[in-house]
Amino acid sequence: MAGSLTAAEVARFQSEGHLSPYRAMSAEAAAGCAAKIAEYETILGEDPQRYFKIKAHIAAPWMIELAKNKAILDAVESLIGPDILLFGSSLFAKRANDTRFVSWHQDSAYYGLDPHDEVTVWVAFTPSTKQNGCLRVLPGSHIGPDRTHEETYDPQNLLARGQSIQGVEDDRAVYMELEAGEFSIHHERTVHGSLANMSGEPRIGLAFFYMPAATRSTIGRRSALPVRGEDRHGHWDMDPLPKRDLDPDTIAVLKAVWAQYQDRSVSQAAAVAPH
Ligand SMILES: O=C(O)CCC(=O)C(=O)O
Repeated sequence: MAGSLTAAEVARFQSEGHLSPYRAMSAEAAAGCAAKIAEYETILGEDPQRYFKIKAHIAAPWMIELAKNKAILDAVESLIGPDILLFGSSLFAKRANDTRFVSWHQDSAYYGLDPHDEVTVWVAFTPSTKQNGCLRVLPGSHIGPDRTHEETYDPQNLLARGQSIQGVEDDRAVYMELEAGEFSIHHERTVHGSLANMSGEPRIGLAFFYMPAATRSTIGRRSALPVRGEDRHGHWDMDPLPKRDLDPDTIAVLKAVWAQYQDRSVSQAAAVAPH
């Protein structure tokens, strides 16, 4: 398969379910992204992370540009082929000395995709370290069926439903430390999460969810964003696009999507259409 990863890296992804680190942009450009997120908090009067979930990229054109970053898509192409759709994206931001965490979970349990070929790219806007609660993964956990998740709705959990896999062997975790501007990749079935931020600096990242254009939704028609190649399948409608930063139309969509997602009566994140 074409793309930027070597055959050995692709083989490692297939056996381990994760890869890192790779560079998407300079540390300065990443700091600019972090500054944008801080600016949004001032403008919106609340933490943008509250609803920059599922489809965060529709909040601003620069996020869509970042989703199309060449280094990211070259790596993704090596894993899922040349015709790539962006299924979604989520902001994960921890403040300095922030006790919030992300419980062990699998994205596949909530995405409603067939086949399970989605890969998540986590882009660091700040350094992401063991001390500040970087993303951690359980190697090899993408092989096998989806695991059972308990929905705890713990307010300290950055996942809306606090969905958690119990009994994960913490001592087998791999911590994917990143410099600002770097990214990691994990398979949608890879069990992953993150611990609290024990440092005096924020830890901010944006996760992009990519799938081959041939992927079907198992729960009805939804939307996605073509980011590379061609969509010859037509399984997905087009995401609404922001005309400017914090476009009121797309922000309203984001808020609606998020409200529905948190609703306990919606059985999966993926059940929520963005329009
Ligand atoms: O950023 C985090 O702490 C967790 C990220 C995550 O769960 C994901 O990228 O799917």
